[in-house]
Amino acid sequence: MTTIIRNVLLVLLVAFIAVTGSLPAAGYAQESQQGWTADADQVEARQARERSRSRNINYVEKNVPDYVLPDPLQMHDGTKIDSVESWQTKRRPEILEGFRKHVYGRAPVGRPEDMTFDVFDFEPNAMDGAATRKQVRINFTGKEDGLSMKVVLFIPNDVPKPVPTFLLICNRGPENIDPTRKIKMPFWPAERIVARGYGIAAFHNAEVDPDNYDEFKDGVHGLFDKPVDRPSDAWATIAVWAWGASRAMDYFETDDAIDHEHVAVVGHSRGGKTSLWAGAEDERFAMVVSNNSGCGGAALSQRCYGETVAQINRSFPHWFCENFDEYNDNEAKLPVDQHMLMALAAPRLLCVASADEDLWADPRGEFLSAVGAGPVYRLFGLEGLSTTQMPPLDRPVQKGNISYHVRTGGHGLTEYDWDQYMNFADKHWRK
Ligand code: GTR
Repeated sequence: MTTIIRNVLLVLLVAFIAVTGSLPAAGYAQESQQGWTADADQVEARQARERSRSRNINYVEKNVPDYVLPDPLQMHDGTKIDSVESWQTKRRPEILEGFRKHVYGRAPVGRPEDMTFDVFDFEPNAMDGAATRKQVRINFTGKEDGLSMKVVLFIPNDVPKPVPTFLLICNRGPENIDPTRKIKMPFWPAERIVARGYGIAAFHNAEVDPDNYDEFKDGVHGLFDKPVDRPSDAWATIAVWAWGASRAMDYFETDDAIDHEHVAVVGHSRGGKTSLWAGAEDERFAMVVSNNSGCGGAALSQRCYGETVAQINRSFPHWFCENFDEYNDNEAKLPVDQHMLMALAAPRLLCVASADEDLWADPRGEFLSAVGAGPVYRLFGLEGLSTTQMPPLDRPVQKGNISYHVRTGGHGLTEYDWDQYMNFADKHWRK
């Protein structure tokens, strides 16, 4: 008898979740008490390693300093923002300017006037007939021997066009985005994405700007920057990669097979910092996806948990503008924090994802940042993230316009992560 009652309750619960997409309130409250926390052994092991290296890196939650986040809805002069109009015309530009000036640097050029697109590969029968492959060379100067980047693109064949499309900013080796598909990596599971009816594209970040410090001479810097007297807010490498994503978008706007009003920009780790900045600078991206982006990406700088501003500037002096150095061990002075970067995505779709073992990227800081964008989504009459409590492992929260999940495993972009991004896109783009 009790088994019958339990089964009936179970069926009712499953039906409730199926209809509402969420757990009933009481159930959720219970779940959220068991929300994600960092594994204690891992914390201990990492902290011991940092101590032995004499590095000032914290993994212990109770040692996170007290901090006050800037209010995304209050101007520097104290004015409160209470309408979409004043957000769009006043506060959004102010925040964008804050990130340009203090964090990523200012892009000196938008779309280059002479830029051309050369579709040098067209294969209608790719992936055993499931997709059409195109490769496009984007010539930034319009000259064939000038600097260019390649975009590889698969469009599913058996679906009505134009198709919503995911664009990956690939920060790993080019084999991850192999156009021939002889090499298939979970980092860019193109077949899986095509099977769900989405277009899938990618470009390799190093083609736009190599990922090394050379005083900003190579890549797009060499093409457009002033060779001397580089301002302290001149764009650095993350901003150049983000600019590259916008150039891919310029091409998408010319391709009838792509629904350019439904393009998601996706990045992992340094690529995730880049996708967030691309989405902030370029509102044509309808969805912004940050996968394990950590410091300088989704994680709140002021928490100083895992990688810090000082640490990232030391290891990667070419990622951020020179002004960002002023905030080394001085995060509280930053006029912006990363929840405001999330807010710049509003009212568009935003996905933030963490990984259980990726403490370097501060999963909780990534989650709190997504929560912190909430007031701006609400100003648009939308729900941002539908909870303020971290969900348990592998339990994506996708009810509002911000999606968040923390997955089992370590730093990486996996098929599981992609599935969540596609589920979220299905929910909003295939109503
Ligand atoms: C790490 C860096 C992180 C992250 C990562 C990656 O070394 O400290 O900020 O971006 O690289 O891109 O994989």
